[in-house]
Amino acid sequence: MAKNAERTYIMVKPDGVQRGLVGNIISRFEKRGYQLCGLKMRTASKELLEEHYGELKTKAFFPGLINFMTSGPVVSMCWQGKDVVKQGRAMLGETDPLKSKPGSIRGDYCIDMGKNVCHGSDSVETAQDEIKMWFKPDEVVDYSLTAYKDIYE
Ligand code: DAT
Ligand code: MG
Repeated sequence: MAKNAERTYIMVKPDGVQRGLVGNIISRFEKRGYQLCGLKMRTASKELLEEHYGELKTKAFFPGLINFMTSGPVVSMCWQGKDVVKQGRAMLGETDPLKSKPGSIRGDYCIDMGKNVCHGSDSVETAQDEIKMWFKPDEVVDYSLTAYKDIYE
């Protein structure tokens, strides 16, 4: 992989879209210096969400989670840059918004776990799988950032 080309999958959930937080979430990643390489909106199918949250299928909250996630459109994003998977999780905050620090997305904008506004991949491997799940190959765009030299030393 090219230098600093790690990628993650970030998604604004239906509550975040309804609450008008899409621009703010995009802006946080842009301002940090990360590179947007994929962006789209859709109401996802139950099948796609069941695959996306496959690891959680035995949990009691799983049916409610799928129901919520298919209740309206989500905004899918692919972001690229140094350490973006781990940094993206830190920018999101904890799964439980009440445990999230102010300054993080969840710490600033939400209260309950089932309405926590956003998703971020939890490892580089998961990110690769999720990007494949949510984007067609030609929807993830390769391009060089002219500001690269102002972001990295
Ligand atoms: P994260 O979204 O931080 O990666 P996760 O992968 O463990 O967290 O769970 C996916 C989503 O499921 C999470 O964002 C909100 C919901 N969820 C997780 N644990 C829950 C719980 N105990 N009760 C209700 N919803 C929960
Ligand atoms: Mg997760």
